[in-house]
Amino acid sequence: TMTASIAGFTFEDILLNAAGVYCQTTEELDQILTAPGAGSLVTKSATPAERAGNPGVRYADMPLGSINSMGLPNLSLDYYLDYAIAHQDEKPLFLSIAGLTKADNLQMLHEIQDSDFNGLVELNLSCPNVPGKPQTGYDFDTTRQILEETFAFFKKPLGVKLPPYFDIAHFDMIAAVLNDFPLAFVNTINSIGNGLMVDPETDTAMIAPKGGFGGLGGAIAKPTALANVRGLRQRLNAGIKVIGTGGVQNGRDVYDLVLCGADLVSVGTTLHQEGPEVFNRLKAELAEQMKLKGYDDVNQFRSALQTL
Ligand code: ORO
Repeated sequence: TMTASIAGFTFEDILLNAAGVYCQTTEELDQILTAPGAGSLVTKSATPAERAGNPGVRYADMPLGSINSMGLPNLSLDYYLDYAIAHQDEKPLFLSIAGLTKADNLQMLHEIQDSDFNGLVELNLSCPNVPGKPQTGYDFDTTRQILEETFAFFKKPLGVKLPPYFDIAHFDMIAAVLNDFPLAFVNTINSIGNGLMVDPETDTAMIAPKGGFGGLGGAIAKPTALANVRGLRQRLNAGIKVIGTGGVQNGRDVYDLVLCGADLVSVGTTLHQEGPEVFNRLKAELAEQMKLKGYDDVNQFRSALQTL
């Protein structure tokens, strides 16, 4: 079996889209919702009002993955909340929010708390692409402050989407903050913020916003994703589940994230490149990898990474 559970919800498959990819419109969301092999979906990170996002070319594929600076284009919290409430009986769903200020986040969380939504909320503390707005997840005091104010009133299952960390001291510091709260999950990693890629034909940056700086995803992100999944799984309270995101191209990549501690695995760049058929391909390839190792249940090797 390939099931997982978070906050009392059972997921019939461990794969889903990464927030932002293939989840901005009802048409896209419907396709993820019904895609064979997808156990859930997460909606595009919402702001209180609709946003157009950054202007110009804002996504590019590159040899080892992708670079994006979308700037949180989305159809508003109300749009995704309505969608999620309409479909929450079909699968357990994640509603992602990414306020540009603490006040926006708290306002949206109040609206969700007061709504009929009964799924999971993913608070995105890690968007690298809004000009002038730092990634909250790199500010440990502000992260604690937001969670303190949130859990004072928010009673539905909540997790956070984290930026990648690159220092063992930072794994320790973020885990110490997160372990003080009744979080249902963490999702790690968001894109590797503020990379830069050059088009050799024209000597220009590959994307337009922010002078070409954007978040890196895809194959290039895999080792960082594995390290963050593993580093956080080793440090977080057992009750905080881990969604692993970053660098999934094939079934072995899914397997590796589970081996490092992921309960669910989400797919961004490869979903963008292949569309929702990717889930069934990855599910079949994961089953193949498991068979090679003599496993028939993801629970048999979750967090079972060996070290030398
Ligand atoms: N892009 C990312 O890579 N991560 C986010 O959280 C948000 C965006 C975006 O909308 O630019």
